[in-house]
Amino acid sequence: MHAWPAPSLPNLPGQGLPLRLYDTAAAGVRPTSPGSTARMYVCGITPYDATHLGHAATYVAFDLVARAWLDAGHEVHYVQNVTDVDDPLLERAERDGVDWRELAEREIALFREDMAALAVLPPRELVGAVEAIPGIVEAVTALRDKGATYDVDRDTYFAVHSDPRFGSVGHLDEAEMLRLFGERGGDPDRPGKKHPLDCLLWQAPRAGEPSWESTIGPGRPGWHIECTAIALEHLGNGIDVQGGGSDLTFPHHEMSASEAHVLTGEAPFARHYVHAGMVALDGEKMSKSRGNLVFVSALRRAGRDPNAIRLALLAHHYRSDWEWADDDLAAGEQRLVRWRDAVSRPAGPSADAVLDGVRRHLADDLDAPGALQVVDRWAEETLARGGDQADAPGLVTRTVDALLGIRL
Ligand code: 5CA
Ligand code: ZN
Repeated sequence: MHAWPAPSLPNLPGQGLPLRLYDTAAAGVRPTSPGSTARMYVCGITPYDATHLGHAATYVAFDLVARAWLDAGHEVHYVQNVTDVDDPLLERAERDGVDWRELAEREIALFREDMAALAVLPPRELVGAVEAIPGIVEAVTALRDKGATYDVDRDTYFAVHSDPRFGSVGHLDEAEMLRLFGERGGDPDRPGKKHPLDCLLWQAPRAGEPSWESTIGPGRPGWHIECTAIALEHLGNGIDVQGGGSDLTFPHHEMSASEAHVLTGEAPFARHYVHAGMVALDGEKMSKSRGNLVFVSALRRAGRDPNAIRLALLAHHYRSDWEWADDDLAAGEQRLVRWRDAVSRPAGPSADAVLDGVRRHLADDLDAPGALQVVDRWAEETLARGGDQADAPGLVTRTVDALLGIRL
């Protein structure tokens, strides 16, 4: 499916620093070391409701990864999926009496608009689960041929321990894995499974649900194999970053990694597993199933500047869990006004340190709050005392546009 229009990126003098990122699997910050093309897969939306600020925060975080790599001279091959057939989507369509395809199409269209408004760089490929079914069937067949699958009734399961490295993404103990698997779409208690953590690869048709004919029988894909198959098809194994919110660490990224290890015979699937913190509202993780949401599209309709929304998100470090409050947006709006005022002055103090400082903070595990403060200091100085560098306002404008996605 098509993505959304790419914002244009201004050129900056010099080059960004090598990007260091926290890797969940290593439990520490490590340098990324992409080749000339950096390869990143970020888990996309399940389109049964509009984009909320939690999604937006996660996609803005990975947008910073892409911007930092581009600035450091790499090409970026970025792939994202859309889980356009899965239980939550089918349940919501049923509840609302709408066709699941229409619901998905409507929400994907809104997601594209939200991402474009927030100046998020589009993935090179945005791939729906439905359009990926032939590749998913191939992947399930290959796992079966390797002896890593078994059937329960007519459903096909992945035997997670066929990957000796199973567990190497999240390093969780078994009790914790079982708890999270049960909470996040898994079926640890289903009778007939060989191990409670084994996950569904291909689900036989259920009454009233969509299914597709295939060489492994009629059915629809399980969740984790969707991302494994799409990532391997478009990016190959050993990608630079596998990304998503921290709620995907287990089981989703653990399962997809193990499936990829068995499919390719090589590990690791990703050199960095990168996870954004959870955004909450009223003390609870913002989630479509809980319904405690602030939608990007609603803020846009209310006339809020997407640059202020983006600044509100960037003011929190991507790895921290935080709670959205109206103050966040007010602070983003005030900052935007100050920055716009400062860059509209005919001259300011030198902006070389702004470019260096923003680059340094971003390269240091995406320290966006630190980067914002660097720009704040320049803006304060410009507004308080002015300066004699006529090219400084232009360089600051280009710096925050190219590296932070803020258009002044
Ligand atoms: N389609 C799957 C991934 S393959 C999925 O998790 N979809 S989602 O719509 O539920 O979430 C989309 C992305 O937003 C995921 O990366 C998820 O981790 C992230 N996300 C969801 N809720 C929040 C939240 N409250 N705060 C931050 N990120 C979130
Ligand atoms: Zn995914």
